[in-house]
Amino acid sequence: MDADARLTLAADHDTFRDDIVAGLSRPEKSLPPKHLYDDRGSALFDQICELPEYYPTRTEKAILRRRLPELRSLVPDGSVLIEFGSGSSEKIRLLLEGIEDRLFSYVPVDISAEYLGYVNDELQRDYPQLRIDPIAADFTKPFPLPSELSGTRHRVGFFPGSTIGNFERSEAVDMLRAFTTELGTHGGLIIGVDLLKSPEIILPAYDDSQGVTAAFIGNILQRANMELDADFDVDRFEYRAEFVEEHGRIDMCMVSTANQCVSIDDTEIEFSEGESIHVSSSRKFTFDSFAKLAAEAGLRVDEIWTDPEELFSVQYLVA
Ligand code: AVI
Repeated sequence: MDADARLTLAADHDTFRDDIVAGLSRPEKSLPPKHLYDDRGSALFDQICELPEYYPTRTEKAILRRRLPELRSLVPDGSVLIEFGSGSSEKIRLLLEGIEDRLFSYVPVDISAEYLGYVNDELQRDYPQLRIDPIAADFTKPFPLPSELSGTRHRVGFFPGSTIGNFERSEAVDMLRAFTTELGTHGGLIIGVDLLKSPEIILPAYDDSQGVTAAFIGNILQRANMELDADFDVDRFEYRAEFVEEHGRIDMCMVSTANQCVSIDDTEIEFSEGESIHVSSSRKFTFDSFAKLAAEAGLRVDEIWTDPEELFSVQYLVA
């Protein structure tokens, strides 16, 4: 591990402890979902994406595959493609199949320098002609782009997976605004947006029969035990997913099954039986509700592509 990666991890450890203690000290206990994605969490999320109940990944991939010629037409020669929160960069491969020759550079942006290094190596092996300029940054806020990647170059953003739905509305608006700053007034954003539909389809996607989602959400407690010397008795918490119809949102929580006390470093946290820790939410959108959100960030929906059942959409936003 190089010095930069060690620094990132050290900073992450402090943030994790502060966030856990602050979140569990609130009257309505909550934990920030960004801490779900340690190595084990990321592996569990990859498993979620393969589950029969979890429709978003396969549906989005099918849309991207089918719409490749139209997506290509959005990317003029010499463009810079910026992927916000690139993660394992799996979906970018689909896009690259159709647009690689049009790109001046592919810019994956991710908070984890370690992950970026790995993705860079893998992608470069498979696309030896592609110029890759990884940036380790918090993509939810504006970050500096090297001048040769900005200036007059056309910039297209990519934000797949409907990750936008994991943010509070105001956070989502701020984040889209930050993307606009990176893309410039002539750029555009290709974004995955999960659509509001029957709870009978949504709920199982977040409460699967194999319990992978339960393990993914519960992993945050195990992570606290391992990294912060906390003593969560994970058998005395259970996973609960709830669809909040009026907000078109799935809430994912860990619920205490007993009155209990947990210590984290030198902080003691009391839980009563039935008390829940909110860990993550996943918002689903109508075409209209998403267009309104985008408009608040100064963006207009230019194109919408969807699957025949209208489970998921890929949209193109312009300033
Ligand atoms: C990353 N994100 C888009 C996932 C979602 O569908 O909201 C996170 C997730 N959490 C549990 N299952 C999936």
